[in-house]
Amino acid sequence: MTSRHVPTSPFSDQKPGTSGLRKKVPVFRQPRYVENFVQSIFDIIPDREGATLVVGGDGRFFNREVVQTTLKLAAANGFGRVLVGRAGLLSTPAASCVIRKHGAIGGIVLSASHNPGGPDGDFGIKFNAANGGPAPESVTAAIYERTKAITEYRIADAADLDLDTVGEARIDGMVVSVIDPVADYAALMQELIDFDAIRRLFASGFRMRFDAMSAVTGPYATAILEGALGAPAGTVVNGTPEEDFGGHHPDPNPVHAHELYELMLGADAPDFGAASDGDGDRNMIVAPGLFVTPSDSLAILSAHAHRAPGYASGLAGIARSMPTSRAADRVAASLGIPAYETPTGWKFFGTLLDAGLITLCGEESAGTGSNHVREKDGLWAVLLWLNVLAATGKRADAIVREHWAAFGRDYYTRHDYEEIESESANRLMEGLRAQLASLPGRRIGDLTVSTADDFRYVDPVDGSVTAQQGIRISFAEDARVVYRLSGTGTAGATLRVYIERYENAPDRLDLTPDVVLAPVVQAARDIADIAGITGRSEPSVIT
Ligand code: VG1
Ligand code: CO
Repeated sequence: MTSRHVPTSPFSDQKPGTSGLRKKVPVFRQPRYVENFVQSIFDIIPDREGATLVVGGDGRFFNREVVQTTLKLAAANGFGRVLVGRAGLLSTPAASCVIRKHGAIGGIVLSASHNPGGPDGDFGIKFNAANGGPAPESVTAAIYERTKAITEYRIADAADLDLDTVGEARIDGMVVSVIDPVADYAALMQELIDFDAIRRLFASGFRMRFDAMSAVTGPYATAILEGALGAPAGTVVNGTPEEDFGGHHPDPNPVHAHELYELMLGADAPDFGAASDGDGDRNMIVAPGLFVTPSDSLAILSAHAHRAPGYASGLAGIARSMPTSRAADRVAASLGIPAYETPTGWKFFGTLLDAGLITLCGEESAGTGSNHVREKDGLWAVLLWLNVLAATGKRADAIVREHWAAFGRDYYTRHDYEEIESESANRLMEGLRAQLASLPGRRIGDLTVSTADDFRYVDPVDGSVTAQQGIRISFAEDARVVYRLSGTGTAGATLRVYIERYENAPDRLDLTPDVVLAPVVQAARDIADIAGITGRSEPSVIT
């Protein structure tokens, strides 16, 4: 055994956020930075001797180096086997799938998701547990404690491995299996979704565009949509993963996926449009002429999931993150199943999924998923939509309008104020907290505050408590505003303001969202004094 114990000292900034540790690439490239963090993760896995670990990432700049380093650290820490995706690639949902299928003790997932990549872009490292899901708060807190006390890391003295060929190699006593990153995932999709029906749909002339945004979903979407399902070549665009995502921001929303968005809203729109993010866990759905909000998509998929083989026996329950609109709750009520409201971040769905309390879950930030893995899953959501379209024979826009007619419409928008000063952001949140008691009953424009609180979550399965998860203000006029600070940013602070309003009168279902939401937007700005405190009169991104 040729491994070294290397003395090190802690970095003070290795606290995981909403989804792992995310920093600018130059921060990660500091000597010992990656080694410290990965060793800290390994230190809190007591049963790692001989265990299987999964390693892979979204292919962004620095991915390959960190995969090689992680393999050498894993060998020196006693793991028995590592499964790594070819070229170091694994989408986030595929990593979750591989962990579960192969009985791994966990996985190291390398991604900064929808954040830009490249030498000056972002990088991230996340630990997923044996259930395939992001480590819960108790585990990320233990990792953080460990990073503050670390004195050495252990690393094998080995040459870099060839990661570009499927096969097996060894580092000391540890086996490294380079696997096809798509195969296990594609097999799982085939179990859940009616591939035959979708094949017939494409054969009948149905056309879609899938924008992989030069990120990790390209190989998955090409293999499944164009390969297994027979969609015409060219259905998948930007399908080759690039280290800098072609210079783009791989965030599937109308702002960053604007080419797809404009195509779908134009006269030559195909029947269906979809996109995914850097690491493949997010999805954007656009019907011809109509953007489907992620909150609506969760509700619509919940209402129609029984049409897919994997969900034919119905749903146990539905969960959504707190800022996600209440559209899914209305579906749960009509199905007579429970609805859960969790803090932002997929890690909070894990206990509910493991306990069998929910089948589908989602977030307003373009995340939808089910109990098939323990991450949100962009391509899965697209396939479930296709299954619904194939089974009903209806157009996607018709499905959405019928949904609104049955359940009412939750108009929704999110305003992000990016890279504001941390001090101002904290002052704004404190200012809101100080007002909570006095807000109910207050009249703002034509709206009246009915309730105001700071979301505190008690996990119904393990009883763990997570406080200060966002300020929520509800209005008597069936509107709501939520404020929270992002936990994934890498520069300054990002304030997210989530704005929604429910309408169910038949003549109010097809209004312009901006018009319906304008009074709520104004109230949100006034209550928090956003312009006064941050100096910003307009958000930097509206989705
Ligand atoms: C954001 C989203 C959240 C999502 C998280 C990770 O977090 O709001 O819903 O779970 O990103 O998604 P925050 O703390 O910045 O609001 V991904 O696709 O970046 O892994
Ligand atoms: Co992502």
